[in-house]
Amino acid sequence: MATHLKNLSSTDLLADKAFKKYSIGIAVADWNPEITHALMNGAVDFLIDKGVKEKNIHIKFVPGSFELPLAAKWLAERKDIDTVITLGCVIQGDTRHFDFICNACAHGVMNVGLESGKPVIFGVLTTNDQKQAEERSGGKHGNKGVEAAETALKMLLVKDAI
Ligand code: RBF
Repeated sequence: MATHLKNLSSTDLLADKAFKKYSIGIAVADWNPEITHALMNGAVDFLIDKGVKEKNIHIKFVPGSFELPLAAKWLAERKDIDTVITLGCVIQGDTRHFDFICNACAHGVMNVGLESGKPVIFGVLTTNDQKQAEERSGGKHGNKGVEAAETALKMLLVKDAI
């Protein structure tokens, strides 16, 4: 498996499942784009590998991670979209912006899931530095975009089973 598809999750609930019926929204923050686009590529490759049709993957870009919850809400409001993946990268700086953006984003994404009843996945890296972000977007710690995509498919199975 290619490095950018590396997944640290130990379970494989997705073997032999057909996912071609699902439509998936992906909201991608354009801040730190070299990281977030690598997360996006990992997620898209994984979804296609699992049978999701390319035409059923709807990608929208927003300026930064703070904007992800609203984009996720707009995507979740679409009747044809079953689940939404949010992808971003917030890197610690010298000021307190990090905490505000991370907290707002995490709570906002969670709320969209609870309010829409659709799985809304938090695929946002919150790292101390650029190196940690690179290691988690196709480096030695895998690609968290892949893991976010896997979580989305797993949650769709859970929803279907309930
Ligand atoms: N957005 C991110 O996705 N990652 C960041 O690391 C990030 N750092 C920021 C640092 C500062 C000082 C500011 C003002 C914004 C930052 N943003 C970052 C953008 C933020 O998510 C949002 O797009 C803007 O605050 C506009 O609402």
